[in-house]
Amino acid sequence: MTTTHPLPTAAGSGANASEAFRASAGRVGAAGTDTERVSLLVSSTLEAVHAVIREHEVTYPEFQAAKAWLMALGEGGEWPLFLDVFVEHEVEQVAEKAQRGTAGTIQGPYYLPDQVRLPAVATLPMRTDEKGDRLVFSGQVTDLDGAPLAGAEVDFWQADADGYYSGFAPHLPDGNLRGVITADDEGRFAITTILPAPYQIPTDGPTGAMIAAAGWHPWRPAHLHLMVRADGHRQITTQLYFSGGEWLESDVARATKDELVLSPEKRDDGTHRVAYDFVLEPA
Ligand code: MBD
Ligand code: FE
Repeated sequence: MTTTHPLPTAAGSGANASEAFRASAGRVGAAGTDTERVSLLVSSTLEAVHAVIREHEVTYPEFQAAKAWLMALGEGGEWPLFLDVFVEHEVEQVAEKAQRGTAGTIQGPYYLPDQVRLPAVATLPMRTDEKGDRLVFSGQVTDLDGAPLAGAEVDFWQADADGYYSGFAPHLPDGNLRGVITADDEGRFAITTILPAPYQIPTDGPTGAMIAAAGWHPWRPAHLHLMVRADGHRQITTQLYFSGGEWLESDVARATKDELVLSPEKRDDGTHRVAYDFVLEPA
């Protein structure tokens, strides 16, 4: 099959993440408006900025360049992209200290709720000519004692073999490579999908411009995104990576963890297979 659409562009991806974030506002709960806490966090943030200016003797041209860039970041709708790549990992590591069970990691900007519901053994929605090696990802969801969590949900999303996410890159059909799998009575599931490609921060937006200006690389290693939830248990949001994958040791979003790296086995039929079990703590 041939494709007729122009070369995919990532340009819209970062901006579209603003839309998705607005639609999700409130999903993690209110931050509170305690005056003392607001004063503490805002003044500490400003002091950290002031310290950088003093330490590095920031000049007027640099200050104005930073202002122009921050304005472009907002106008380009890339605040969610920028914050999820460069800041979310620290918030996640703070949250992690109080958590047991399977390790979480950052959610990133490309989650969409309310995707197609699928049975325990299912293939993710994909194009008939979807590129990429087939991956069968299976596992079991249990509690901390190893008891199966019947009917647990695995809310799954990933990039395609070109590194693009449906709902954010306009050339992809809605819902592509997204789905909510309901595990069986033993908490088991098996999802057929494709191996995603590494993800490149859009180079044509302000976040990409900053990365290029700083001489950094814009890559995340290939990864699968999941939320795993079951009644009475704390939902986990995590990602799974692939051993030996490019950028695994230098994720621009600093969101990799050793225990989240998969080692799929390649079968004679060309499919890659791997199992990963999830452990949820009580809510
Ligand atoms: C992604 O795909 C992602 O997972 C994160 C965390 C940030 C930007 C793009
Ligand atoms: Fe991602």
